[in-house]
Amino acid sequence: MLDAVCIGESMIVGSVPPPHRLRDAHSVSLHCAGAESNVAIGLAALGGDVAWAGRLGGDPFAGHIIDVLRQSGVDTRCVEYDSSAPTGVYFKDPTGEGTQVYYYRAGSAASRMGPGFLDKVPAARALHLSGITPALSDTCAQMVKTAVDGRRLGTGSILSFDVNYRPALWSVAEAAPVLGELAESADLVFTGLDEAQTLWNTATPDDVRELLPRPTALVVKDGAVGATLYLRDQPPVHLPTPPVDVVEAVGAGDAFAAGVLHGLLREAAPPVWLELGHYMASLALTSVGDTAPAPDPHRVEAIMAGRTRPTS
Ligand code: KDG
Repeated sequence: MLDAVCIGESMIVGSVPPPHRLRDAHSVSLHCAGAESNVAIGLAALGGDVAWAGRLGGDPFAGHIIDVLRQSGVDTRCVEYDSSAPTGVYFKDPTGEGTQVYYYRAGSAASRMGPGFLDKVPAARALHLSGITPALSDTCAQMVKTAVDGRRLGTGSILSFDVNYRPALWSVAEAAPVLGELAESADLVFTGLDEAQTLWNTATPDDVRELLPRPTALVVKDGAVGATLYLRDQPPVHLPTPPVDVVEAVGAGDAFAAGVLHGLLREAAPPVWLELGHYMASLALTSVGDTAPAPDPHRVEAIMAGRTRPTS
């Protein structure tokens, strides 16, 4: 059985290297993007047996994405193509204080996915979804709900869910109840402290846990400060973020999720999940694309074996 299946929309992203701005750029570099395929690429880079499931258009961007996924070792057996719709595209504009994104994805092939798409998704030990997909269209929202309900009915896999609130796609009023319910239905949940604040008015990681008591594992990420992992009936584990010279931050959360999910699937100790997450995120933070460069296998091995943390 596969380790994981990640379902969502893959896109092409056009990036300019900071400090350049889109307005002045004469060229952009094209990369494969999309939160769930970023997670799949991260898991594959860590040695996981992982598939990405989604729908691409009938354009050369689809070919670009498929090539990247295959070269990254991601299983693409359940990718669908829709020749009558485009692959989603977006651009990143580094503002100096962060990254502004511009989406060109309305009516994309992925936005036309619906519950029927799930029929071709193979079983896996983990199913990874994100809060971006329900914002794409009503049919995508139904697909996510069906996937979550199906799992509730006992397909047995771990449901991993990254809240990933994208304000350009929907309002807080629309997103907050939907994302809250999906998070409460998942086993492993990722949220940024800032997005939880925006969505649910929570001030601290403990507040987020109080709001989302059900997931077996909840990870609250606080950017450059650190990440806190809440496991049921155990004291929280906090791991500070290692210092990194950030080039561009989009995609770091997906790399982090891949590290944590890999640690969980390999039954490593919980602090290892966070450490691997931070390591993968640090690689993505130093890249202009949304996916991380390949991790150093020796470093991964040392983290997994617990050799990189001081023992107390
Ligand atoms: O997490 C990174 C993603 O945000 C990026 O790759 C594009 O999926 C994307 C989105 O919807 O913003």
